[in-house]
Amino acid sequence: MTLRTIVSYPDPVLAATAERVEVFDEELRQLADDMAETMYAAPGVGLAANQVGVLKRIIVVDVTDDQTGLLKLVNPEIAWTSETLADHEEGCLSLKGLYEHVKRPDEVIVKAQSVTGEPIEIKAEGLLAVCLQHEIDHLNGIVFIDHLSRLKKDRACTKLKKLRRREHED
Ligand code: GNR
Ligand code: NI
Repeated sequence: MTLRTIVSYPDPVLAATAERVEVFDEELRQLADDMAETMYAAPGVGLAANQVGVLKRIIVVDVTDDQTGLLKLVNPEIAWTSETLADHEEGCLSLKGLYEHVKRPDEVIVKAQSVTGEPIEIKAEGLLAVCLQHEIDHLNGIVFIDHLSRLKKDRACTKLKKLRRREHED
């Protein structure tokens, strides 16, 4: 397994739409394993292929503390969302150090395929539901600050620049 480099916002690959996976081969499984290793090393609770510069519809997610809940999902789609929204503070490995509240449906059903092409269906709530929506957004070229109002997004970008400036100073 190999650690991959995580790209930073506003890299154009984060604004691009990832392509559906049609071939379920060893290269796909290698990529998914590398993504899981990269997510755990970061550390993070999810990672989308765009974030390692690959425009394929693959995400990995694990919201457990003990690395027992790894999901490797290919071609994931949101099949159903609850009417009820929940507010959650989100972060992103491509916008490191920035945390903002985002409102999303609090329950989702996600349909996907495994790395061998088997169908998977997941009903999720709480952090897992947030994370699945955050990762599927990445595959569609959307980052979490895109859900904020223009004013809040501008302020978030300013905050991010300050965080990065500070990081380069010390
Ligand atoms: O590690 C991550 N934490 C997180 C916290 C709240 C909501 C979403 C996330 S996903 C993020 C990892 C990441 O950037 N995935 O794309
Ligand atoms: Ni992210």
